[in-house]
Amino acid sequence: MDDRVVERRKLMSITSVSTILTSPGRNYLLVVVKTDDGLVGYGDATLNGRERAVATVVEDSIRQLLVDEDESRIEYLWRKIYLSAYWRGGPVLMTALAGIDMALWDIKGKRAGLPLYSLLGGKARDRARAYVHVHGQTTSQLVERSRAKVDAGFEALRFSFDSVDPRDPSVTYCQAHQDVAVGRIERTGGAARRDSWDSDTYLTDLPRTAATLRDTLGPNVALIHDVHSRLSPPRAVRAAKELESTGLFFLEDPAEHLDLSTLETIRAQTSVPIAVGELYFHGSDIAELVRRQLVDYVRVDISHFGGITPVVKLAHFAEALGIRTAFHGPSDISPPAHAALAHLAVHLGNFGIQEMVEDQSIWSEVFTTPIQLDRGFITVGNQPGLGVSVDEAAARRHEFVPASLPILHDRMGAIHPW
Ligand code: GCO
Ligand code: MG
Repeated sequence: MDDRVVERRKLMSITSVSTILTSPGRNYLLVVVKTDDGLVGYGDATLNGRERAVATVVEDSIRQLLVDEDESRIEYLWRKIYLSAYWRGGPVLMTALAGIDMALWDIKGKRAGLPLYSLLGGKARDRARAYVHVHGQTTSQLVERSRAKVDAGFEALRFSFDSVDPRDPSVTYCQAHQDVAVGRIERTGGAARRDSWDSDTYLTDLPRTAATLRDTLGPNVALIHDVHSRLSPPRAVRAAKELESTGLFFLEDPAEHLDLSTLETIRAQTSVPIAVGELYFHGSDIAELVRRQLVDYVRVDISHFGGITPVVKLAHFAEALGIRTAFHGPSDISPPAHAALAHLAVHLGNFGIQEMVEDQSIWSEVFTTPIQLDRGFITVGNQPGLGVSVDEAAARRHEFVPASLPILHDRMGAIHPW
């Protein structure tokens, strides 16, 4: 190598890897990677309720694998972090790896002066359809709020019931979690207990509520329902069959994500489009679900599946099998993740739909993003890399507050899966 090449390589090395825990409206964990010529990359590594565990892995184990390495070799560095540990993967490590991966792509884009979508091959579309959550304490509130969103221009809405109380019909659909998702976190310091899950009530009310929504909103609104894997296999099949006439855009997580045989039964007995994926961490684990075409939409979480690098590989694999994307985009992942998803949404050939946070004031005191959400469609700006800027001083002012998902119980006081 001549001296110029040596000099150039030296300029491209990673000098620091750190984390910022911040809580402008929810808790977020950012990974910050810096190079010796002053570039800064940001990635999201938020694992809802386990943020500090991920921060420890990044600071204590991963940092030493990256310092002095060439920041441009994302594929090599991803494999170095993933394969160098004998005990691979799992939610904490894959979230940490995702944060690093996003930060490295951010740096790659900034070095090239190109937005992520352009690095990946450019835009396949000008704008991408998004869906947002709608929630209500009662069916009539849910319907009323859905109507308002459609009137405001949204064409795709997702509803989900996170507790069902058969003892009090006036709060049949208590959706406090979803209110939290679009608003501020419950600053309780711990997890709230909910004693209100009842699968039979849910199963009776779900088709009725879905039909009411369809009647009110008309045939053209894309309706999505998230079962959140809360049903046993036969109940999951029954729910899918009973929802068939509603014409859902897709039914999400009707069964446990690893229960391929129930998903196969649902497919054999209904024509309801299915979306699964947010609980997978590894390409090798989700490969069979995709290969057997048990889903129509694959929806891994970019922040828990190891970042942009493996998500792009999965999307290409799915494309070959006629499966589209509907990646997980809840409010519990931070703007670098949402920005990466927006870049993928305009780039990927097999993009389907993108879950999106409607109220972005939840993070706006700390983050500026390149994403515009206009009447249910996402557009993304041409800033280099992910295009997210972070006010680090503001991030540090909004201190982390311990918070957790509610702990769901059934009416006998037993734990029910969240
Ligand atoms: C979704 C998800 C969320 C999860 C949340 C857990 O489809 O958006 O299921 O609602 O509950 O991400 O932290
Ligand atoms: Mg979901």
